[in-house]
Amino acid sequence: MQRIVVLISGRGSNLRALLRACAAERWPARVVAVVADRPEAAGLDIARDAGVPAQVVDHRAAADRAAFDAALAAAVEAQAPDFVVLAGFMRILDAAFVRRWDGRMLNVHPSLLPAFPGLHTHRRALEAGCKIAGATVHFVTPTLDHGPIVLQGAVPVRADDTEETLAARVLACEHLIYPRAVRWAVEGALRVRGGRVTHAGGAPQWLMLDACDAAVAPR
Ligand code: NHR
Ligand code: GAR
Repeated sequence: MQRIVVLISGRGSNLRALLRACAAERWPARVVAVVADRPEAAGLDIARDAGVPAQVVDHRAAADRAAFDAALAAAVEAQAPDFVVLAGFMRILDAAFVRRWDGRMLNVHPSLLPAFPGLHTHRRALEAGCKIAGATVHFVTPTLDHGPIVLQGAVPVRADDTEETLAARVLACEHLIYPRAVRWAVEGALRVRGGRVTHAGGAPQWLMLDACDAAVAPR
C-alpha cells in the first residue's frame, strides 16, 4: 500500500474527490494523513469524517517561512509517505522541502499551465479574454507551478462568466483529473524524462469538458 499525505488550506473539495476515488476504485494506496496550514480549513472535517487523521501546522504560529517549512516537513516526514499531494494548498514551499519529495509530490493548479501560474488565475484568464480555461496536475518543483505536467483538463469560457462561475467549472474539472493523475502516480504508471511526463500504458493525458459540461473522452 502506497502512503499518501494530502496538504490543504481550505475547503477540501479536491481532498474529498481523492478520498472517494481511492476508496471506490480500490487504489493500491490510502490517505494516511491530512495536514492543513490553517486551523479553520474546512477540509479538516472532510478528513475526519472519512476517518483520516487530520492535523494543523499553523503558518501564523511559525516565526518565519523557514520555521513553518521545517515544522511542516517534520509533520509530513512522520507519516513516511510515498506521495505528498497538494490539494488547494496555499503556501509556497522552500526548495529543500520540494526536493525531498522530488517526483513524489503533485499539485493541481486551476489554469492551463504554463499560462497563469500563481494566484488569481480565473480573474487573469477572464481579463486576457481566454476562450478556453482549465486545470493542470503537475509534479511540484522548486519553481512555482512550473513542474512537469501530468494531466490537463479543459473547459469553455462563457461570455457571461464571472470569476466565480469560471472557478466552479474549472473545479469540477479538477475533481475529474486529480484523482486520475494521483492514481497513475500510486500505480507507478508515470515516467518523467527531460521534464516531460508520459503514462507507461499510453493513457491520454488530457480531458475536455464540452459546452454542455459533458466529458469528451479521449480516444
Ligand atoms: N511550492 C513550490 N516550491 N512549487 C510549487 O509549484 C508549489 C509550491 C507550493 C504550492 C500550489 C500553487 C497553486 O496551485 C503550490 C505549488 C500558493 C501560492 C502563493 O502565492 C501560489 C501558488 C500555489 C500556492 N502563496 C502565498 C505565499 O506567500 C500565500 C497566498 C495566500 O495565503 O493566500 O506562500 O496555485
Ligand atoms: C482549487 O481550485 C485548487 O486548484 C486551487 O484552490 C482550490 C482549492 O479547492 N489551488 C490553488 O489556488 C493553489 N494556490 P479545494 O480546497 O476545494 O480543493
